[in-house]
Amino acid sequence: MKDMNMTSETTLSNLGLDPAALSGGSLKVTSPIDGRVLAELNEMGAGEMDAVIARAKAAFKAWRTVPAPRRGELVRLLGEELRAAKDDLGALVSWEAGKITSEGLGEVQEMIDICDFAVGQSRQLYGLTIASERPGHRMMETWHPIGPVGVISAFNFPVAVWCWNTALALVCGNPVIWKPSEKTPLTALACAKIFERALARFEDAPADLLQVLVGGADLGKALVESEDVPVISATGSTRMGRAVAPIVAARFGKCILELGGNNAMIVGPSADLEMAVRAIVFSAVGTAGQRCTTLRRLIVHNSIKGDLVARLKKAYAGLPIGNPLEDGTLIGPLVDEASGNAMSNALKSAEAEGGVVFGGNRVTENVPEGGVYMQPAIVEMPGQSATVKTETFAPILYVMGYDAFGDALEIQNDVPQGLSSCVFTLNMREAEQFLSAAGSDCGIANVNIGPSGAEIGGAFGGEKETGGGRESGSDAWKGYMRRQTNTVNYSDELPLAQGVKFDI
Ligand code: UN1
Repeated sequence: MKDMNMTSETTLSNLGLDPAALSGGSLKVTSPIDGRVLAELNEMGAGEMDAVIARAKAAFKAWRTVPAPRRGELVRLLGEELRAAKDDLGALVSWEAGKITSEGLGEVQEMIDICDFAVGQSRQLYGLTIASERPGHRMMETWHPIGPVGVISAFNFPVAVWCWNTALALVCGNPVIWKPSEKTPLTALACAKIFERALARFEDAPADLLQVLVGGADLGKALVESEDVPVISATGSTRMGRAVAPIVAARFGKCILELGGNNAMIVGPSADLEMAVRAIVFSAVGTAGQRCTTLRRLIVHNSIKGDLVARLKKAYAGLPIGNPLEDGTLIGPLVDEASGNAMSNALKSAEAEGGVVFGGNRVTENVPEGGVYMQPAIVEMPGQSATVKTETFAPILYVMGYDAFGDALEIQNDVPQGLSSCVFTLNMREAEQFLSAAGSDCGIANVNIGPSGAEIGGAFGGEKETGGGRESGSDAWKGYMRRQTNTVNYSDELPLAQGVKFDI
């Protein structure tokens, strides 16, 4: 443990964080690994928010006129600095969020990937040229920077989700105000330091392109309420989204919401079961079930259900649970005691609804003291009960059987959330049906891979209670810009559209 402390100090100083400046404040940051206090940070007061927003507005005025490919250069430098800091930032993600080393590093890789994507995007903020109905006229649309972007992020992807938003917001010409989770402010401060390094290599960037709000929900509230923050991108629970969305809507701001998921896999009778088992285990227990894309529901054809569940139980029995920093560990801790309790309570409710639970107990041996380590659970359910329809942010996999593929699709869609989904099948009809208009109703629908671990190139997000937002790849950049329709008249007449006559 002593060695671990020393390593953590080296990591903090490599990341430009002075360990001495990280103590004495009121926000206690603890590691889910062992409950150790990592930092005590000073919190910003809500009274400071006016100044924060004024600074972001000033940054916007300067940044919006910097040519977009030049803005991309700053993001290119950010990507370079992230590459250099990958090991240290990945380690800090592991300490602060409890991820295994490979997943901590993977999260930083996801940041690097989106920076590369955004650099390319900075030369492709394309608008359309549109045929005008009037002679001597030309129509087009132009995408302009929109203003300060507020980013509210969650503990489970403490840095990647910030980077998805920030890399795009910056190339689109906007400064960012970031409210990280109170559970993971240290990684946010580390990102700010890495961003400073990129800025130091870039000439003429305005000040305050990124401001980090360390503190409580009152800061997020002030951000959400501000009319000077036209876009709020918020990742977290559906409860949080329900609080944020009406406030932003009331001031006609734009929301990019990425809320709860209740992701399913349908396994058809023709599925490659060995591949399915690997996909299920990674997506159900990876990140200790704390991804918004985590596999939570398995809908299996009754003819193979017994076989698949037996294989899964065998795989689950041998899963290495423990210190996420140790080689070989696949399942680290839940983020806190409340998450452990939520898991136990969900299992109790599922049992009361007729579920048969395998696993799900607290692990206390061969794990660091002070962390919440849980065996992942498989729960065979008689049907899709209220508990199954509720997202519990923990490694619980509910298993249900089906006979007709149409029924499987109905079960898949019959939950309030709509983030990610997948089918395992070698039957082309099933695969195509799953992806069709009458198939999965989720924002993400996959064939023969699990629901989690999406690449940054696609748009990320989902429907229904997931909030409808799209982040990351494809044309998600449009959410960070305002669209302007332009009509240019190069004739010496002034014809009116729709043939209207108005002679004066
Ligand atoms: C999240 O859990 O909020 O698709 C994001 C995935 C990751 C992102 C998850 N690329 O699982």
